[in-house]
Amino acid sequence: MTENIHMANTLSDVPAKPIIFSGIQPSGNLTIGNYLGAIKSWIRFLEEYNCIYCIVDMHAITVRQVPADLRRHTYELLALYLAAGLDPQKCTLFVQSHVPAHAQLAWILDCYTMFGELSRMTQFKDKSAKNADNINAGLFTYPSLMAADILLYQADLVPVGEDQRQHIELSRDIANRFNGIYGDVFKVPDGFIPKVEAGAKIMSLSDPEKKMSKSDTGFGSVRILDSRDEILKKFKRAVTDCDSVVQYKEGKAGINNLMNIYACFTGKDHAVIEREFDGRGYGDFKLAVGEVVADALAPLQEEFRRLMADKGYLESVMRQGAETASHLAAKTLRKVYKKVGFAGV
Ligand code: ATP
Ligand code: LTN
Repeated sequence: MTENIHMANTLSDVPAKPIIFSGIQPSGNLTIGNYLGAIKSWIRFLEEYNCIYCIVDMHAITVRQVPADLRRHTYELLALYLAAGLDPQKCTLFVQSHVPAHAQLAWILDCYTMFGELSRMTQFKDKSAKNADNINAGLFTYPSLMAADILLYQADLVPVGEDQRQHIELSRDIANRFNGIYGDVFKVPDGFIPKVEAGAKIMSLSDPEKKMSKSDTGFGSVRILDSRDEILKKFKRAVTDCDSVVQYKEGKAGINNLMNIYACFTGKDHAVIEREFDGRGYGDFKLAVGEVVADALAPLQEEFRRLMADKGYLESVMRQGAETASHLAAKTLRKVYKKVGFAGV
């Protein structure tokens, strides 16, 4: 046996794969921002990590949802995960409310999260402004539920878009605080945020200073399930500037955003794109971006429709995922119950 090669004698000797956890709220039709910032990077991890991807329906109700829509969006999100290439044989896919340990750990972590910390969260401030008539306690404590999601699975890495950076940092602070009191209970997770040109922050087509968001209506958000026609129309209307040169430059937020989208879907870098559209106007460029997006999404949409016609299959994936997730989550929750002093554990 060569000395520097680790030989596994039993299964427990095989080094465990690092763990990935991430989630998306079933709060509307997914945008290409969700796809590029989150799902696309999740797929890359399937082989080398133990991946757990969740549909965070409990997070979604921090904003008022129509029950029938929430239910439909949950099935749709699972079908999109699958259609995008998240193979349930290679990762765990489940719905947050199917695993009660998330709510149970969230309550405990609430007691280790400071009012001041939660008050500084920009997502809370943004969503309070957007939902001024419903600034509920769940919207405020949302980050400790997110910390519970991640810490329950002892996740090493959490792939998210740029807007979630602050929540990941708070999850790390909560984990460190808890570990500081009780010893090493939680793995302190790292965030994985793609570069901006790789899709970490796709901006709205109607207001390129604002993040593209699935809960926004209007032409600013391009949906994964939009028809080819809708996609082309939205890109045609995209807000740009009064210049006419396709160039990645400060002050050209609209064009920069379109270049990032084009780069993500074609794999071309900014310099190549600038050369490709040298001497051509914005009109040509917008049409080309719309076309690559529509072409890339077409097979995914077809697979989505096929999966949505088979509810039984979607439910079996959810059920299996919840079983695996519950088993993993129970281990951490039990440890936490013991540490904080709950009797009879
Ligand atoms: P909502 O409008 O309901 O708040 P959202 O579109 O912001 O929804 P989330 O469910 O909060 O989407 O986010 C799911 C994932 O998609 C997260 O990892 C988030 O960082 C990422 N994401 C959301 N919007 C964008 C965007 N515009 N660009 C890149 N990534 C994004
Ligand atoms: N807060 C995230 C969604 C989310 C999440 C998570 C992401 C909830 N729990 C755990 C990563 C890991 C959002 O609004 N995008």
